[in-house]
Amino acid sequence: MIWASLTCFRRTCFSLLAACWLGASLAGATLTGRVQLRDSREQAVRAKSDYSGVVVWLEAGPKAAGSSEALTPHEHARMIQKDKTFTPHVLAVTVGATVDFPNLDPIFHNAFSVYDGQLFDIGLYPPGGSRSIRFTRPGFVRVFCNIHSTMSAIIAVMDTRLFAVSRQDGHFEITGVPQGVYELHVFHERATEATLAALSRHVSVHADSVELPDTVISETGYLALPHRNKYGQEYTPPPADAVYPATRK
Ligand SMILES: [Cu+2]
Repeated sequence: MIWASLTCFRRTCFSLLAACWLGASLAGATLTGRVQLRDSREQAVRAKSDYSGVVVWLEAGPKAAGSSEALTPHEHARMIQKDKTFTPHVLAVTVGATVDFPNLDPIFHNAFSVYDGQLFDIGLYPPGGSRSIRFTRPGFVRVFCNIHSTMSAIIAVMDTRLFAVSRQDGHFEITGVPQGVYELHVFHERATEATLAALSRHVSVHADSVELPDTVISETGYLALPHRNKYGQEYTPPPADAVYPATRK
């Protein structure tokens, strides 16, 4: 009797463990890591070790089970305009996502991009207003405001759902990764293409959690060129009686 009870107990435990393992496997693995920025001229990086805004993603190889998984084309994301700043500074979304640009400042704003990721201009809109853009092509969209030259942001439009953006401490986490072999890529707005290309590497995911070694990104060779407004001209300072009064900065 006792032996039968013990056997039953063992079977139950085994079933529970198997169910947990199967559930974790079906949910996919969690891949974690940390980026560090080096050779930066940015005050936030040098003084505060701000390693945020690096986009990390996995490109599925032929042996990756998730290579054909559907994206979520109706995703909605927000990039707010407040204190003459786009927040978040780096936003990553999947292809087909719509990004809202609510204006939370007491002044007019605009958002435009003349770069290759996608061309758009949401016009000039007042405090409390919002505009939206749907991003239908993958790429890295550099976003500016046509009346405030200091405002800039990046929208990373990804053709995979296996991506993450690093936090201030440099950590990132990609969840739901099916088992397989991937190519890991990184994007950082102040690194050269050659630097970023050299950081790509194979990653094998055959466990429920994978921790990567630190990724060190050098900003050496990066040149911060002033951008132009949406007409391709230099920004001009607004007149004293402008309808876009500066409140801060
Ligand atoms: Cu603005």
